[in-house]
Amino acid sequence: MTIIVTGGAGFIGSNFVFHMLNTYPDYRIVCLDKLTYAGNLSTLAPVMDNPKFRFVKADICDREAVNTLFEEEKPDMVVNFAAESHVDRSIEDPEIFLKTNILGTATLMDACRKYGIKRYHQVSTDEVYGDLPLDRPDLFFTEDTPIHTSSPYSSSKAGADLLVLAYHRTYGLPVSISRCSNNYGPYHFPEKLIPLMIANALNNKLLPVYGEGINVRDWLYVEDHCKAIDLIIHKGRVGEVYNVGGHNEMKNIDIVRLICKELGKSEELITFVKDRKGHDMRYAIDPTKIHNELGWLPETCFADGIKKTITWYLENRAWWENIINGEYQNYYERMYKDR
Ligand code: NAD
Ligand code: TDX
Repeated sequence: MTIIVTGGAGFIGSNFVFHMLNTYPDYRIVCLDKLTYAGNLSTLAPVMDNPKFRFVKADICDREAVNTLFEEEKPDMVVNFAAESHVDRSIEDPEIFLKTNILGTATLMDACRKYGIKRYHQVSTDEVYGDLPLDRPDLFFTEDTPIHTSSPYSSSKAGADLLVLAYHRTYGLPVSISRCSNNYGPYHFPEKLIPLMIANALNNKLLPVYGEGINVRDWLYVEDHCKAIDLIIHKGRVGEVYNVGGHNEMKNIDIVRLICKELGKSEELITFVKDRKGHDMRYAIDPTKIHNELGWLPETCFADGIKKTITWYLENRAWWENIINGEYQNYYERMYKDR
């Protein structure tokens, strides 16, 4: 079995590469990644010498490079994590999101059509469903919830999802899609809420909470997401969408307070800043389908997962300090200076 994992130098993709190499020692895992600002080759250092692993630096939009890789590797499956993934960056500059997330997905699927594939899996997001009101805790996203996006990021992911389903219907491509809620865990890029707050708190910097901090996200430990994708590509039905989430809804402000407590930092570091444009209020996944069909359940509860995550950031300071001391400083300045 040879699997091409795109975006494997990023947060979830790298965790998935580790999970697959550990779980299936006889599988060949080929990581295709452009190494954008979010891709980090040092993350993959532990597996670089593994004979079952290959890293290829390429853009999923580069048809020639993608086709060459398919000719060389003759993959059985493709799992597509490669994407521009940060909502705030999509609000600043949408174009690269449309290119990578939509055209890149089409380029990968064209290669799958040309060379043949057992499964093309698209890693999507709960953000394609838009948001839910805070005063309706009885409502959850199911796979039948209409697509109703808010940001350029979520719109580009929704566009890709529609294209994936169209390639299944039109060309019979054996596809599947997972739509997961917010992940957290090791190797999470420090522009995102949890690692940003951990890094800032450790450096005694202000903790910028958007709006009133009452927006709700449904957090899942990254390893649980990887296990869900593993199940879907092996046992999930072709042409189907599976929602992935563990019923762990939390307000942003409560997450930030918890991080302060765990790190022994004062809540006086918390500062309320200008809200994100079009900010989604609440995400909440109904994971009944993946539970009933594939037996998936999350294994790490938030109390344990956040402790493991904080410990990882404490023990791997060089990994994130290297990032925040580089180009990231310009990003931070741009995004937060006058906020
Ligand atoms: P990330 O930003 O940490 O990593 C993205 C990776 O893709 C990086 O390694 C980057 O170099 C690579 N990449 C970007 N553009 C590329 C291109 N054109 N060609 C090849 N590689 C390219 O993202 P993440 O948080 O790990 O998310 C991975 C996937 O999961 C994304 O598709 C995202 O939409 C989805 N997702 C993320 C979350 C979350 O909470 N992080 C939740 C649900 C779904
Ligand atoms: O500095 C911040 N302050 C703040 O209050 C940042 C970076 C975020 N926030 C808020 C915005 C959101 O309500 O925290 C919440 C989480 O923000 P992000 O970490 O940017 O994640 P989100 O916008 O929810 O999107 C994430 O989950 C779905 C991923 O980045 C997406 O790739 C995924 O599809």
